[in-house]
Amino acid sequence: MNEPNFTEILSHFSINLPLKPFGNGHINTTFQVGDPPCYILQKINTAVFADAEGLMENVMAVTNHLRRKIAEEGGAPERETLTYLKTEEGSNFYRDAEGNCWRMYRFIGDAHAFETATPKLFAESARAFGNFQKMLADFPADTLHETIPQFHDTAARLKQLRAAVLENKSGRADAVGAEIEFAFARAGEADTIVSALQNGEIPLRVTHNDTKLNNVLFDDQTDKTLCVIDLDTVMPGSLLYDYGDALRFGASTAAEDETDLAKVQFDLELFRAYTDAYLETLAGSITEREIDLLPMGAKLITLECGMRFLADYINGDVYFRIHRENQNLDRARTQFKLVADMESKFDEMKAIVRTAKEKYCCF
Ligand code: ADP
Ligand code: GN1
Ligand code: MG
Repeated sequence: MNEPNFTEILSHFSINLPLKPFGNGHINTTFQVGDPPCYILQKINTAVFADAEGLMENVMAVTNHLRRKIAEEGGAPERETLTYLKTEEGSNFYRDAEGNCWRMYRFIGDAHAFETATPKLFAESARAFGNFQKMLADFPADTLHETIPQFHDTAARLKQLRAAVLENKSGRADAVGAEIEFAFARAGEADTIVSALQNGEIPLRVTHNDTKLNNVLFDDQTDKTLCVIDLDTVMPGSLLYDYGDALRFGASTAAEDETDLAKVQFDLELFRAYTDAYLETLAGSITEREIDLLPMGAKLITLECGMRFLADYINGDVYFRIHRENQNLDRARTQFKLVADMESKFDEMKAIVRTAKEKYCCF
């Protein structure tokens, strides 16, 4: 691939500033524009998001909706949600001669994200995601494009793992039998959330679908949460996956790609902090059945994420960006270690949810 012509790309957004690589995401390629940064330029990963138009229509509509809500509540929309720029031609992104899709949004200054949390910060992030959920409660879900079909569907992800194992494109499947077996041993519960959605036991909502701690910006001055970012996967789904994904990442005692599994545990103090703040924020809008399924949400999204990393390792690392050999396998192993740890602590997790439910919710 030729080096992108950045001067030309930026000129379509009427910007002429220096730029350099930024961030550590697994999917898109990110640059900061300006030094100090004024904007973020991203090349959309079109292998993952084939429908760049649909994706950008989603984020534009969602951020417009959030902007209105934040203003109504007396907030500062330019700092509390993302602001995407249109191109000079009036499009939501610029497609270059090679077919790459580039989008631009404003950098939010004097703010930072965390990779690890204290219980206090983690509770703050739970309030941010809870409020995000509430602000999108009246967003018309049927206008959203399903940019990645069955994005959070644990049973479908298990099928994809099975297909990867059968194809064994990289020849790596034979060496990861124990990991494959770990996933298939849990096939019986994989469809718990999707079947609860299908039979109307729990509501379909507009959800974020990538609620990692580092997808919340905190204000440098106050350490209060400012803005939920990384809106590419906002789609109709279950709140249980949003809740669970936050815990999968934030309540782990180690990094997602830690190689020493002895360091990887599921921290119940962090679980309690998040759960308590989440239920306090969503009391009155979360249903009783959703609350009862919260521990299962944490377990299933962690299993699902592990299966996705494992399938990608077997497919030859074609989806999640890697920076070293075996990184996707290491990522899969941390997720499965967390699942096993959650299983051993499941009664305590249920008790923590029950206590928070009794404190904030009445049915
Ligand atoms: P990725 O898909 O790579 O995770 P994100 O949109 O989450 O992409 O951005 C990666 C990191 O960049 C975030 O964790 C945050 O620290 C920073 N960041 C992203 N958007 C902004 C913004 N608008 N203003 C300031 N920092 C940002
Ligand atoms: C990807 O963009 P990023 O790095 O936040 C992935 C998520 C995974 C996450 C695991 C579109 O998110 O689903 O949970 O990696 N995003 C997509 O860290 O697949
Ligand atoms: Mg992110």
